[in-house]
Amino acid sequence: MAISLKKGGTFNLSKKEPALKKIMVGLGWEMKPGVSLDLDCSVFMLGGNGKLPADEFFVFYNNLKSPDGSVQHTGDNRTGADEGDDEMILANLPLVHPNVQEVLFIVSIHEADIRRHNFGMLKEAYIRIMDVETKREVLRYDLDAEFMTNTDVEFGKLQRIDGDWNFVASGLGSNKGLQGFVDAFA
Ligand SMILES: [Ca+2]
Ligand SMILES: [Ca+2]
Repeated sequence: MAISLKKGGTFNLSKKEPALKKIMVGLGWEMKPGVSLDLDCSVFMLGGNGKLPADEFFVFYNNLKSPDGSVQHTGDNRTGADEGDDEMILANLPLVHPNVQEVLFIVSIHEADIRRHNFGMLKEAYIRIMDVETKREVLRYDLDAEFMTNTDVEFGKLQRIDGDWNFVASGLGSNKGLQGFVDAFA
């Protein structure tokens, strides 16, 4: 059974799932009737100084693969119309560049400021981590009503601590847009 993490909770992936190497991070969302939101899942791979080692370590709909080949975005989904995971990120943990200390997972709403969209327009949204090899879900995190007035959220991050990968369910909502994150980490 998957572990459901509460906001702020930490999970030591390396210790609890020692065989875990390839993970799939899936984002799924459903809209309330009459609205159409485009959610985007993005990844910031940061060095010890909290910055991108190079621009290409920002993986999103216009840069689908990190330079070390460890993180891959499977492509933009603009409607969330299907069941299950609407956007997916694949990460091969042993391939993550040794200089990368944190891997941040961000969900943002495309052009939220222009279209006046926020998470309150969603019926439901979740993020989950799956073991690619066993197809087993190891973690699930439900993005719920607490982000109602937000347009973006840092839902979680992988942190390298003493060689172990820890997953932190950050759950930090904001309204800075994807560009706001780029400005902070570039
Ligand atoms: Ca999208
Ligand atoms: Ca969906």
